[in-house]
Amino acid sequence: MSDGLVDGRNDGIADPLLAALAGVVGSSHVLTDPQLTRSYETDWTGRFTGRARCVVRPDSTAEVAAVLRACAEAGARVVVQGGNTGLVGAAVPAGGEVLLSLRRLTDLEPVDAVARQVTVGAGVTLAAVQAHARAAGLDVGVDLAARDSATVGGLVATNAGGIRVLRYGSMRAQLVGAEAVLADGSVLSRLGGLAKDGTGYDLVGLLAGSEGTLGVLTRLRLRLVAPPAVRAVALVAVCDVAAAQRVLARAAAVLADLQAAELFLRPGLELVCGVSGLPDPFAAPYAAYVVLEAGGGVGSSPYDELAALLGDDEDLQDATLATDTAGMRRLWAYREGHTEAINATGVPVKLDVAVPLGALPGLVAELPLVIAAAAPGARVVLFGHLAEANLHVNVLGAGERDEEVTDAVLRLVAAAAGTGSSEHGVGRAKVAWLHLSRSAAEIAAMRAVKAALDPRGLLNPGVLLPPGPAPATAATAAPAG
Ligand code: 2HG
Ligand code: ZN
Repeated sequence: MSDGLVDGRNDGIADPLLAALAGVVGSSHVLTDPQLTRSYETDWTGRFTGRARCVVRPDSTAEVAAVLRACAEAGARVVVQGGNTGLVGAAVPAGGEVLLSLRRLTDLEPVDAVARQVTVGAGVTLAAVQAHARAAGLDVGVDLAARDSATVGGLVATNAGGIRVLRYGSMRAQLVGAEAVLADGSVLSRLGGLAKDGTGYDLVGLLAGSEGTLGVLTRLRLRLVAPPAVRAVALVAVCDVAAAQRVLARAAAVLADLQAAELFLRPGLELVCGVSGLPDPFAAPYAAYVVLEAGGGVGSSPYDELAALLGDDEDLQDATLATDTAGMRRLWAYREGHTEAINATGVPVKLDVAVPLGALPGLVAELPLVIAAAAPGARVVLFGHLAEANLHVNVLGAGERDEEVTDAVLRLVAAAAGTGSSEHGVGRAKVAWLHLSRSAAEIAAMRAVKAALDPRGLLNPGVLLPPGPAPATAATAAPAG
């Protein structure tokens, strides 16, 4: 009886590609048994699912290259997956692709304390790199709630943001080098970590945010940051989003080291408290809440800085502060518990938008109205990253009206000169709306890059770029004149 593994003794032998892949990674790392492949084939939200031709699990750049060469030879489409925590359906198969899992690429090289950099495998989780960097007195500049499962390769591929973008930038800003395998199996390696390099196109920067459509990231070199010696967190209640923005503006002007400023609203807080059992943080309900985190050097007191700031704040309706680890974690839980509480309640329509800062209050006011018109009775949960006006729009109970909801929200955001994806990527979920955020000329340029690096469209087909005509190449272009 087949054990679902390809070793020449089972059904895999019928597919020569699977036998070739087993020759590269070993039969125990080519999975076809649905019991074994299931967790790879459905995304974390339960919204995107598709059968893979097989799951292949290489453990080095050389194996990834050999896998991609075998797939190219067979003309096989490939979908690339890290920790499978993505939220736009980019890392699960549409149907029939080889699913290339990078979770075995778990090398952690020693921290280079002088350069403040580290090279890690694409399959290392963010939490593992954070622990590794912290053991050397440093830290990773990006942090987010999915840290225990999200892998560094996936974070770079989506140019993930998270809760410290206002202080250290997004994932692309942490990247000082990368190794990647192109669709034909060739390897690009640029891991030297030079602070300046003026020798042409920034291929490493291009791969960040390319969502696995241009190449497969296998190793990443990250810059590390010096973390604050001490921290303090405040949870602040305000009457609306405009007030939240005023509190943030004052905090940014006054605090020596503002590390995070996160927003959530009353409906999200009620959901989190209902699912997690956490108590309401304040005696009365408020419309909006901001989590502020401040850092400081040895001998400083970010707690006192926060207390002084909030003591005079005319927008503040209530506040609670913590500087001990457990207390800070408790305050963060109200914000970080949102995604899990939403998932525990249903399968949401998830949108991740950003608008110019001045447009955020209007957007928050209008979103429930356009969503109610698109999906009457649906439940709307809004939260996100206040400093970037990056709002996570989660809609529960939209039923069959998910496309209408997406369309209504993304049109509203486009009308406000915003973007339809701020940090989660385009994936399959938003591809039909890319034209609302990118001009025809930009999409044509992106297609040309894709065609140059993956001319047969084997890597993550259907992700990021809508189907469309391939750009003319020298061979196909009409003669001039
Ligand atoms: C966050 O900021 C993540 O917590 C997830 O980007 C957002 O679940 C979401 O919509
Ligand atoms: Zn986010």
